[in-house]
Amino acid sequence: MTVLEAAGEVVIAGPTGLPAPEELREAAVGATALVTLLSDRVDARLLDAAGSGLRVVANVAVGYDNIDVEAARSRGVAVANTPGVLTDATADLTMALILAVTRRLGEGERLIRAGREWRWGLDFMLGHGLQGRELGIVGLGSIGAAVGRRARAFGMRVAYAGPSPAPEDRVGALEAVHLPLSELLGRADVVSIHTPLRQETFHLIGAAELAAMKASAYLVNTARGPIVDEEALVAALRAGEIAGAAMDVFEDEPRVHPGLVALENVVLAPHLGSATVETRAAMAELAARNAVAVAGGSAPLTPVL
Ligand code: 8YV
Repeated sequence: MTVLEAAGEVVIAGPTGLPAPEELREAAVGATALVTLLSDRVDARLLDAAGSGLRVVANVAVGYDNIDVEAARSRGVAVANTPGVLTDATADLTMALILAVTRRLGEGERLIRAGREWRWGLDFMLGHGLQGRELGIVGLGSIGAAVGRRARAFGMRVAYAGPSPAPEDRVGALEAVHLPLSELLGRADVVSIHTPLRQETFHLIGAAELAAMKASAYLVNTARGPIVDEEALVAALRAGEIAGAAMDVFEDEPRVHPGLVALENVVLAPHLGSATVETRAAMAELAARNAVAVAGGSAPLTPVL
């Protein structure tokens, strides 16, 4: 807010909560810059409501599937996101989810809080160790690579899938092997998704992909919900086709598939990937600086176009 207020008048859409589309459009009228959240749909209607003075949409997120980038491009509106500043927070959360699902932390927590009887036992609530196991990263961008580094520290091997091989400095440090997705799914012990949501990645992980995974493998998603076909995931988990799942994102947030909620071998988090005080402050500041840069006639610091 300090950065924005120093640059001009600030109008807050939906000051009492997340704005409805009409509240967004109303607040956008006459704006030079829109600072948006992943819950704000930036479409042609909103861009047109803002008017011809609009120069930039600065998203407070690294993902920008909430923005119709083509519609912005065709109107000469720049689009910026917040890469980098949330890499570590998201990778930390991913590692926490990997540990939680493989060591059954959610299940243990629920058992204690429900006041159920339990006793330490040699074979009580055993999970699986990560050492010597393979992490399969779907999308080796900055966040995927940061998860890979953490996994290496836990003794895991790293493989990745993606449309093209990642740069050598990223791959080499992880000693990561590039595989076709189908091969990665068939051999990884933990599959972690770090690809953006695009038309090509919608339901990238569906019934066939889940069936291709090992019955002992876990699926982790801290990217975007619609990359995984949730209905197919519930079916695969029920059928024992995979060992468990840990999800920070969902197909239709904030709705969570009741089938996931009912399963003990599923860890659920309410989209917390970047949710630290430090990271959210850095994201907000970068988005504000992107907005102010373009409004002042410069290029965005971190443009997506
Ligand atoms: C944010 C995210 O929580 O950056 C992203 O793409 O999903 C998260 O870091 C969210 O987008 C905030 O708007």
